[in-house]
Amino acid sequence: MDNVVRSANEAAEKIIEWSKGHDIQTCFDKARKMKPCPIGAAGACCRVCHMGPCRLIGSRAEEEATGVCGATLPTVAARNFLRMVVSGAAAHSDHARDMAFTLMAVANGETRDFRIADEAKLHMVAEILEIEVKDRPVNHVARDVAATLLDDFGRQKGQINYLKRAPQKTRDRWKKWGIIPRGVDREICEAIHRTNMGVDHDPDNLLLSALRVALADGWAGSMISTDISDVLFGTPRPLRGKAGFGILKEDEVNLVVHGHEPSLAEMIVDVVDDPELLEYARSKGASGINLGGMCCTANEVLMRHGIPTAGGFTNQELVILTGLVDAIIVDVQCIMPALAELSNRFHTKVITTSSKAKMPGAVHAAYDEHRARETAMEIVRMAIDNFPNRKQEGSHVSDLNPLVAGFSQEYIEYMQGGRMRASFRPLNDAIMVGRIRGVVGLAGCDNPRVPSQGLHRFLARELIMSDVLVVSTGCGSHACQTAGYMTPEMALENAGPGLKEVCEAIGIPPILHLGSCVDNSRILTILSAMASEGGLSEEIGGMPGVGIAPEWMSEKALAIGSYFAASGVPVIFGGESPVGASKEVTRIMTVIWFERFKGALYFEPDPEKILSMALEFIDYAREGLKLKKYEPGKFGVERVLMDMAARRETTF
Ligand code: SF4
Ligand code: MSK
Repeated sequence: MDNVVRSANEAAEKIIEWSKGHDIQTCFDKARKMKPCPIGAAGACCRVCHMGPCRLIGSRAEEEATGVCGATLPTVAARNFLRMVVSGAAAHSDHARDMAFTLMAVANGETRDFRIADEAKLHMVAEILEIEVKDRPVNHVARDVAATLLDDFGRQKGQINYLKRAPQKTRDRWKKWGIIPRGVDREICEAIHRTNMGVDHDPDNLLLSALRVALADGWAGSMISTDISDVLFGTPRPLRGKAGFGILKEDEVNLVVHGHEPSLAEMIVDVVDDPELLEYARSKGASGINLGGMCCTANEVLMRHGIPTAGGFTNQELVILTGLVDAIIVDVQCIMPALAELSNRFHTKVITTSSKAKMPGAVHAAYDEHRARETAMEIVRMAIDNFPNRKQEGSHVSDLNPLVAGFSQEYIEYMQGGRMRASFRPLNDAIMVGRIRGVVGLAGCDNPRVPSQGLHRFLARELIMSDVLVVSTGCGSHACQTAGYMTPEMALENAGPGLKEVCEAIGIPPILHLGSCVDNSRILTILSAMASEGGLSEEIGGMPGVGIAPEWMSEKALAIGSYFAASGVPVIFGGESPVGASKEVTRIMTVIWFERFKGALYFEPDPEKILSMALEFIDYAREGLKLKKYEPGKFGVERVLMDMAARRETTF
């Protein structure tokens, strides 16, 4: 047994240790055995045609290395990067398309299983889309909203609707550099065309295409998905929850929902309390039905219903190893195919639900929004039927951490002024006087190639200690939740003096949970609102804000990072650059993008350096805005934030 720490999550580490004694391999073992190909890892391998694959290596200078066709290393690396961004953008956007179809089905009365949960949000979206709401039935408005948002996918000319939510100066930059996205599908199709053999060979042009397709993801795909989820299932507001393997119950049927699209998971949340199903569970010897979440589906059902989470990406195999999961229900994205094989060692049923994402060895229960409740009932019954098959084998490790989750833009505005005075003024003021040094979006996956979740936790702790407000999404949230960091008490014990005061005054944690991967779009609209509030930058670029994805693994993370960079946010990824072989591509993504957009992409494996880079970017932006120099514990004069007593007098 080696002494290498595989996960910073102690409970996860115990399960990994347990697996060793039971001859079970997980991603942690495989990550150590599977050494990445250094040529592919640095973006120097081209395999887009059958004259290759061409490996652009050797002793020659970068500008001399070419493939059989003459493609240079910068061309190959830029093309590889663009392909990764396209794949990530397609994933979020296809998710959004399904959400729009669900909204349309609800509006047309084709499904009775879902309803409009948040009419105010529907009206807000309709107003942005310039759809008439006055005196119109809600389903008519919903139909127009769904149809207009679906237009964003197939539009050939013009621009996607939500671009108007960005500050004018940010949009001007996009126009100047020709990266205004027209329609999501068009950008994805064109970008893939450019990477076909013999098309676009200019690295700068290829990378501008990456930004364009990424903007289509951030300001259409992801944003559409976030908005429709809020409309159909409710706009999140903070609630208490729990995180850890201890959410699983020894005496109840345990179901875990894992993946990304929230529709079926919402329906399962609805049916697990069904008296008929509860009776059925009792007839099989269980004392109840227990639902937990994993990865981004967990974020969705946690922030709207307080469904507890078993953790992020690297916990998915480990949850099966507890021996307590009767069914794990998966849809699309970030689902390890290893689950099916692993489940054979236990009694767990892996149930796939999307026609786009099947898995040999899993059971398939096709989800269709027109018969959502029926599918959900069928799946819960399968889990109940499996409960008597539960064996004693399993790690049975449990841990449980309290958390507060579910901060939407709407709630963040409300918490700063109640319903009548909701705004970003207090937050902007707190940043201006140096009470809050800046804001970091700590996002992205957790990764078995580093002590998993450890980089998120290290950065979260250090940032809040430096008075940086952290907003968190995706599996980064789970890393903080399973450490107990997302509680108001965390601010009292670990935040710097200014941030602590702010958190105490409002009663919030220093790390705000904003939701799933697609909910990174909430950060875009929050930054836009901060820009229009005044006192900081008039555009997203130049704000004292940074994005960090320290343990990223998915191509979606590159799409997210690219839309933040194009929108004006410096983004730091952990690990080595996937296109680090090309100095020219690296220069374009850092120096050139920063000059053009005030945002850029950096790759840095050392977490200490990531931290110092983030703080330097924040302080550089403060200096550029001529704000008071940040000094811990020394603040200027600012408006008084709304305190708890005043807030109790208002309603959300
Ligand atoms: Fe090689 Fe050029 Fe074909 Fe790429 S496109 S595999 S560099 S010949
Ligand atoms: S689930 S993309 S591992 S954040 Fe959204 Fe987590 Fe990364 Fe998937």
